[in-house]
Amino acid sequence: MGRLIVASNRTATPGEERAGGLAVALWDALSERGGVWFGWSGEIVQRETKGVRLVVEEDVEFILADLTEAEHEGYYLGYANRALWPVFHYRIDLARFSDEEFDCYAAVNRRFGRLLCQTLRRGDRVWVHDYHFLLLGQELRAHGWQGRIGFFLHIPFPPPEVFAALPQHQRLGRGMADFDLLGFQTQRDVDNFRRYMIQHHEAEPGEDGLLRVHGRMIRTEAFPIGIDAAEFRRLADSEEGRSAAARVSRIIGDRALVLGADRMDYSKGLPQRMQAFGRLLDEHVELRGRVNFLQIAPPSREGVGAYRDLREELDRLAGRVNADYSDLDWTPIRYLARGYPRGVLAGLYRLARVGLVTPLHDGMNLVAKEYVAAQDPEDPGVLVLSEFAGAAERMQAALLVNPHDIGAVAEAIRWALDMPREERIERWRTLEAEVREHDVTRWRRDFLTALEQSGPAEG
Ligand code: GDG
Repeated sequence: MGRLIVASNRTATPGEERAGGLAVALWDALSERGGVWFGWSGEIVQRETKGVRLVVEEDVEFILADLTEAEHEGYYLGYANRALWPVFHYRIDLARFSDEEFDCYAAVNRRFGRLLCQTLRRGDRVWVHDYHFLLLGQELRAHGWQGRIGFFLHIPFPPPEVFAALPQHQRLGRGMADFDLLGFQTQRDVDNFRRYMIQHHEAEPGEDGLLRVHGRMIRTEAFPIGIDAAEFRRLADSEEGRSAAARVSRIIGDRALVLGADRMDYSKGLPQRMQAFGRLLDEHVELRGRVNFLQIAPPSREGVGAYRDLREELDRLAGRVNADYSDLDWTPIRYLARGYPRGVLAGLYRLARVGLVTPLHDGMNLVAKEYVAAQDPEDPGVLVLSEFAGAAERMQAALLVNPHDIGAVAEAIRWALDMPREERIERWRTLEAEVREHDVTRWRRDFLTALEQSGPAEG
């Protein structure tokens, strides 16, 4: 059987600690049988560097290409994160459409496609990841590659009316039809994509997720991504996890902890979440001085204006709730605009009585699964989860909320804080079984098995 070739914007660069379920899962898949991990080196250079950097670690070959400053601006910060990311998260209002940035995006896909093609051998299977590389399959085809190409979208695929707001949607849809298998997080995303291809590309639906479009037969399917649950349980119990929990306990004493941990991204619903916590204190006098909200929010994509605006809004909101409600010996919100090691995060998950995961839209959301995996089975905390996270499709035992409904989120937090232990255990068991069943190993196995059965028989 041929090699596995993974293409993603960022790779887990050799030598770095492979933190994060995704990096670990892809590494496992690659090292199992030997393979190639292709993507951006993370370097930004003044002028285009010819060729690629090759690094070999165990049986995995990394093929890394630099981005020029202009490419980083136009392709990465520009089209990928100022147009695609907001539109895929249903935020047309935040999208900036620029033909120049699209051209730059297409050019990077073309250049990366050419570089990748030079390394492909007959029989290889190619697995492309995420919205940065929607046109990569088409570029490989343009270079004559006939072997299998799979694609997985980590973020939501919006309804056709939203996707079609992208002035370049025809080119993107056409490009996506060159993959053999298109994987999405949820059935809702699959349905949206199929409706889009039927309405705008004259696709004809077939059985088993098949679509005939642009003279090809492509397959669509949901592959909900997961985590390494055992690893997270272990981390929560590790020295690092316990000592982080002890540090926080020393400060909050016997007050209940409500926890959020998200990249600082407008899709995560952070302002609404802070408002909901403020509302909780407005309406439940008895909770004042009794509960702490800890939000960890490592800054992300600071080169994009909407992210800088979000930062300011959060600073203001947290400041206001704290000014309104703090007392000499109590501060309601602890909002930390920085990241922590995974072990620390896991320890805090275990300490928290409530895990607050309230994105306005999210492909899956791994924090929800990590929170569940980290709980003490005898005395688990409660997950409050947005109905608009992909994770909600299979985590109905959480307290599901509409994150726009501030009052309802506040009430869900209160309910979670009051929930009797038997009910917490019952809900947690259901959730934990789901997190264990749909783990990250199953995700990649299911995807690669489906890829094996899709598209051309030979590469
Ligand atoms: C995209 C999709 C989809 C958070 N704070 C810290 C930290 N994290 C880690 C979490 C988790 C990861 O970052 C975030 O993953 P999410 O899934 O929640 O969200 P995105 O980053 O938006 O990921 C998403 C995912 O791709 C996979 O397909 O689920 O829907 O948007 O693992 O633990 N990690 C560390 N320090 C922190 O402070 N080390």
